[in-house]
Amino acid sequence: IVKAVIFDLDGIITDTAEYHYLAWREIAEELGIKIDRTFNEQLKGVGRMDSLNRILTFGNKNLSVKEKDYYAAKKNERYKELIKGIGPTDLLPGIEGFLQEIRDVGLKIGLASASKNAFTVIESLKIGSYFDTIVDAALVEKSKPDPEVFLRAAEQLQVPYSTCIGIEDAEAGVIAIKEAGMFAVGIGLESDLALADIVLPSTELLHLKQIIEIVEGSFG
Ligand code: G16
Ligand code: MG
Repeated sequence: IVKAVIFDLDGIITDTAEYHYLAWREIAEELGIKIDRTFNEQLKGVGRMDSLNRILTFGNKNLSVKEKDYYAAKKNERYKELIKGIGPTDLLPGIEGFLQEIRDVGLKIGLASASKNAFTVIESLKIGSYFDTIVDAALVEKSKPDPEVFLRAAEQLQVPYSTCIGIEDAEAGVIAIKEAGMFAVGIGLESDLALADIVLPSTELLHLKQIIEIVEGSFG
C-alpha cells in the first residue's frame, strides 16, 4: 500500500538549520535582539517571514512591512553565502543509503520543503536524481503546519495521500504530514514529536523494510 516517501529537507536530508540560525542571529543582532540555539528550535521548519515575525515577537519589536521585507531579504543573502560551501559530505547519516533503498523497490520520492532554497541545496548535495518531485515554498501558499506542501508533493507524484510516508524533524512538519492523511516518521525526540506515528532518534536508523512493516501493521 505504500507508494511514495516524501522528505523534509532541513534536519532530515542535511542540517541547514545551523546556517539558518547563524544568518538569523546576525539579523536579530542588527535589530537589537539576542537569539540563541534554544530559541532557534522554534524556527525549524517555519517559513522565512514567519521566522522573522517570531524573532520580532520574541524581541518585542515592531517593523513595517517594508522593513520586514528588507530584513528577510538580507537574511536570505547571508544564508545563501553560508550554504555556498555545502556538498555531498553534508548529507545526514544514512540518507543516501535510504534513498537508494526506496529507489531499489520502485517507490516514488518527493521533497516537501518550507525553504525557497530547496532546489539549490538538493543540487549542491548532488542527490537531485533521486527525486521524482521537489515542492518548495515558492510553489505553495501556506506553510507548515498546513499540509499543503505535502499534498502538492503527493499530487505531483500521482499517488493517493494515504499511500505516502512523510519524514520530518519539526513539530510543525509532523502536524502537516498528519493533516495530509499520511504516515508520519519523526526524527528527533519523542517528547517533541508526539504526533508522529513513529519516532527515531537519528536518520541513521531509517530503514525502509522496517518502516513499511509498521505502516502495514497499523493501517492493515
Ligand atoms: C526550512 C527551515 C526553516 C527555514 C525555512 C525557509 O524548512 O527549517 O528554518 O526558515 O526552510 O527557508 P528559506 O528562507 O530558505 O526559504 P524545511 O521545511 O526544509 O525544514
Ligand atoms: Mg525540517
